[in-house]
Amino acid sequence: METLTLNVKGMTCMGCVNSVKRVLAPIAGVANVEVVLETGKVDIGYDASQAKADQFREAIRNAGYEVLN
Ligand SMILES: [Cu+2]
Repeated sequence: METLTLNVKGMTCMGCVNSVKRVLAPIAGVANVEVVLETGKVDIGYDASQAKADQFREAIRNAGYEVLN
C-alpha cells in the first residue's frame, strides 16, 4: 500500500470535500481517501500496481480543483 498526499486548491466547503472523495473512490486500487478542508490536503491510500498518481491528479482536476503537487 502506498500513501500519497496531494495539495488541492479550490475546496471551499464540505460539498467540495465530498466531490473530491467521490471522484477518487471509484478508481481501481484506491483503498482510502482522507480530505482535510482547512489544509487542502488529500491523503490517498492505494495499491500502486493498480493505480497511478496521475490518475488522481486528473480526476481531481476534472472535478474542478487545482492540484499543486
Ligand atoms: Cu464546496
